[in-house]
Amino acid sequence: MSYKKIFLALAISIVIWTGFSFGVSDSGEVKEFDVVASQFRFEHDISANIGDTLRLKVTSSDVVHGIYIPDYDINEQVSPGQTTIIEFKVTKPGQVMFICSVMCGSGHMSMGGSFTVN
Ligand SMILES: [Cu+2]
Repeated sequence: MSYKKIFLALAISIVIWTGFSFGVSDSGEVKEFDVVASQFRFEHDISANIGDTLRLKVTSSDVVHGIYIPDYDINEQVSPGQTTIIEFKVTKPGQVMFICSVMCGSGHMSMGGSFTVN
């Protein structure tokens, strides 16, 4: 085998190995959670592992709210009677914070929540 062929074989196996590693660390799982916004809180039981794709089904039980997740640059409005679907992949461990982004009343400034990515 020439050096060229050996090098090519090595390069190909590195590409395959790297692709395989990424495949393993990526759970590829889609996890669905309900999130209920109300004055002045978010109710949810979100739990996630790195690589998960989260599908949040966000509803409001009273007035118009918003959900802003700065770490993932997501900001959506949540209107009563409608379901806002947010889908994103979690890529970092730790706490993910979110806050209400629509002025919804006197307690709006303190309306937020968080979940943990393991
Ligand atoms: Cu609000």
